[in-house]
Amino acid sequence: MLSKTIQEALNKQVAMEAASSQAYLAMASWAEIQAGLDGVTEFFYQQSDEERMHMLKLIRYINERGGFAVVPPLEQPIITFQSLQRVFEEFLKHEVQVSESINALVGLSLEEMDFATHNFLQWYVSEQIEEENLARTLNDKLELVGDDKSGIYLFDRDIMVHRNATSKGE
Ligand code: OFO
Repeated sequence: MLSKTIQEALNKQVAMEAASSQAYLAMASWAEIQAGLDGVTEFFYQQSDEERMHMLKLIRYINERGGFAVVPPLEQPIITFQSLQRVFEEFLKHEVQVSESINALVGLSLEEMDFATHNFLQWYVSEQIEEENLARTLNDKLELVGDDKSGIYLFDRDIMVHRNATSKGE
């Protein structure tokens, strides 16, 4: 059975994953319509799906451990961006916040001596290493590209190859 403290903290994480899914969906829509970048569009559609899966995994775990998973309300994410660079800066910022939140949860699970939750969270710890790594690599690449149109073309063309190589796509 989950303690009230752990249950609340896990439900906060549910809301955070849901917000990530929404944020990345908005980035996909921006890339598709405002920027016309097919690779980036696909990248964020998949990224958004992944975040929903992260949310679902938490929901199932909370309920399985005798808690009650709370489906959070939807807030509108940022829907428009000044540049492709801004999109990827937001992406990285987001992932860093998620990692911090997961780390805090891991700490809490130890404090509460909830070893099952501690064990469950290890998957998220590894996932965040991959996600942050991917976001940093893409930001570095974009920094090199700058405003160069052919560079952006190549970035867009290769982004999915890069994603599949860096992340397991979970
Ligand atoms: Fe679930 O936060 Fe990104 O991966």
